[in-house]
Amino acid sequence: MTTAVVLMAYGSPSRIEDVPAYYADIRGGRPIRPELLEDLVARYRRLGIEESNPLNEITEATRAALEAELGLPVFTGMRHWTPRIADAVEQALAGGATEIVGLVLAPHYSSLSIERYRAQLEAAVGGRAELAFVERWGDEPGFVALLAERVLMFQKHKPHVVFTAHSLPARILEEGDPYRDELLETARLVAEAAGVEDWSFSFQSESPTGEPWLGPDILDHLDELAAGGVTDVLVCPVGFVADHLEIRWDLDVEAAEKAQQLGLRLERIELPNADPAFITVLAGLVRGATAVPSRS
Ligand code: FEC
Repeated sequence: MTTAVVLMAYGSPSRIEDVPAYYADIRGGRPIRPELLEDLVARYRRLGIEESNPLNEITEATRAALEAELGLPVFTGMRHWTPRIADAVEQALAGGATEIVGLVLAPHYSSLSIERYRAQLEAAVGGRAELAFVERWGDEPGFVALLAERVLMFQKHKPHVVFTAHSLPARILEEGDPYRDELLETARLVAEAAGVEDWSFSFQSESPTGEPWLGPDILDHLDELAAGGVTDVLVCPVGFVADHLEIRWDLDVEAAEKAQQLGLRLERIELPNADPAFITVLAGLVRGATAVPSRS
């Protein structure tokens, strides 16, 4: 068996001029209101993403470190941008892979998230190799410990910890989707490992699609916390692992501005990005999905 890994991520435009095509891919052919596109372009521009995108460098660093750790070829495949998941599969097969391990850089399962990565991966492989897929990993002890360690770095002011993740349309709950439960379980495990009792959970990054999304949204939640007498907040994103738009804009700009208006001190933990401790977690997930031996 020759194994290769396809490491999947949401994807991000390489340059500012890619934003319209990227957004069109996210919308999957459904119409886009021009003002929403303008707003999205403006967000990338305000973050300095013009000719290159630092997130893609983080993803490449993660890929290279995982490859070195596993001693196996690792190919990056994006759900909404290039290199596509299908490109990664073709590279793996061209290199002689007879088994492909699919791992998504998002810890919690949803039919609107992980299942869509899986569908793209399966369609691309088309039965040409064995497929092992990591479906969820939000309760992975190494991941929980890494987040807990980062939460513990901010205990000086004994902040109220708000765990966050990307919202999704609320209809997923009626469909029995485990997404919210899995997120709450990660939050509970991290709080327990860090010995934090004063915590809550909120969603972020809701899209204006015209239907209700899971809440509370972080901005409303900050209002509630301030009204309840909280003065120090630490945000710990559990559904994201890298510094992308949803972190650098929705938290570092929008939530930070809101906190300032409310007179709240707001800090957030560093995301795992390509931290060696996180690479160890990812390598463990790949090994757990297949028979790849440990190098040490
Ligand atoms: O840094 C970047 O350039 C990309 C950041 C990015 C990440 C991300 C993660 C998730 N999304 C999830 C669900 C949805 C659903 C819609 C949706 C829309 C957008 C838009 C942008 C965007 N998402 Fe995203 N998402 C990122 C970026 N996302 C840009 C479109 C403009 C906007 O709404 O601001 C709604 C689609 C629709 O219109 O029908 C649903 C989920 C995740 C976390 C799991 C994962 O990473 O895959 C769930 C990162």
